[in-house]
Amino acid sequence: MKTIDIRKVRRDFPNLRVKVHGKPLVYFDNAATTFKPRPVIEAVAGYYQEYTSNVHRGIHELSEKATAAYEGARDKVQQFLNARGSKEIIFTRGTTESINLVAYSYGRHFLKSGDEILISEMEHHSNIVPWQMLCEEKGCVLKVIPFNDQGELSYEEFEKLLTAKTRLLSIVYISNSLGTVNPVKKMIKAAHGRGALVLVDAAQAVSHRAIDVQDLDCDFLAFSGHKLFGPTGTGVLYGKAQLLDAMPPFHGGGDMISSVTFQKTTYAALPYKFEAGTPHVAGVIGLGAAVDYVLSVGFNAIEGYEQKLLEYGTKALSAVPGLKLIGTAKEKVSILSFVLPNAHAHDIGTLVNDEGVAIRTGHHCTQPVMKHFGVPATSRASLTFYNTAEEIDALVKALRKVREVFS
Ligand code: 7TS
Repeated sequence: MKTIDIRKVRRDFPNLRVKVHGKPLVYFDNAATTFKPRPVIEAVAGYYQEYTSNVHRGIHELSEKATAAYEGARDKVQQFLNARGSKEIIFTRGTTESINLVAYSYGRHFLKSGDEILISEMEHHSNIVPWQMLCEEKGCVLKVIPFNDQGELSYEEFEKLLTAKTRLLSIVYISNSLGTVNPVKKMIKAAHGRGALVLVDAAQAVSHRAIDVQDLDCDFLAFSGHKLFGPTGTGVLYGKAQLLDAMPPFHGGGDMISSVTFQKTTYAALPYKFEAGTPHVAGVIGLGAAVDYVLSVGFNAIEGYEQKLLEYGTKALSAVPGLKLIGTAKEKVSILSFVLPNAHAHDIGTLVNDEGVAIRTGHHCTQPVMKHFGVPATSRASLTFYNTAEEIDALVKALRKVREVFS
């Protein structure tokens, strides 16, 4: 089995060498965005330095090269997700735009008053608000699957909430504030049994688990390139071809048409129907390089390494007097949210930053999760495969200092 060569991996990420307040940076904000390995930086710079041009539009050398690289990235993502075809891969600005695309194009066209949309209590706001907007406009009803105090979805409640009226289940695969891994495959099967479609928010899952959309049998899946060691402003919507084919375009403009007259415009075939305007060419090429990079590290190695970090981090943080972990699901990834008595998350974040440790503090765009636990905010250390146990020790040391200040 492959393992992580941590020294090599860390050399691949130039940003890890940065110092903060004269101390080696400990970057534990990977759920917000990940650092980029050298091949990604080089792919983006290479496009700008050697073949800047628009795609699908020119027959000149540079445009052909850019188009080949852009479409090559689509093929890489198709293989990465094991989609049936490249036309099922739509490039977007990120998870948020991918979910909005489905809400606008599928939701506004195919859903009607009284139809039910099922989400969970642990969704990121980007998998709540677009559905609320849709419900307000179309008279659909939003239903919410609750979770228990460990941060595990209640499967029993899910089964009760899933009815003949449920038209869409939109569910997060891995929670960004709790780290919980949801049993999405089982849920997709159950939803399909009731005739509902399923969208999977894989924003976090994509960097922690190998994803096979055919095995999951999800109808849509969304992720962001920047959480997969790729450029910001890139994202993917996977959709089953027959669904995407039946859906109207989301944005109108160049590149998404077959022909335009003032009487009637016809649309381009998939995937271009959903990619109006000049796309983020450099970003998508960088995303292709990110996919190659992650696969070269390998998800077997990543999962094994991160689970060890999670075990070590859970023990080390739990040993800090008074610290309470928020999110203790049996199935979880290396995301450690916590609260400390008498210390506001913002102050914790500021004080550990003085020690060179970058964590996230706040509601993490999951206010309903904060409400469930009765806290305004948590501190969150989100770890990935380039982090180490020594870095966890640095966080724990910084937290002990925080405790001294606040006790
Ligand atoms: N869904 C989940 C589960 C997420 O974690 C995020 C971003 C999104 C959707 C939205 O992704 P975007 O790339 O379109 O913004 N999560 C976080 C976070 O945890 N801290 O900053 C952003």
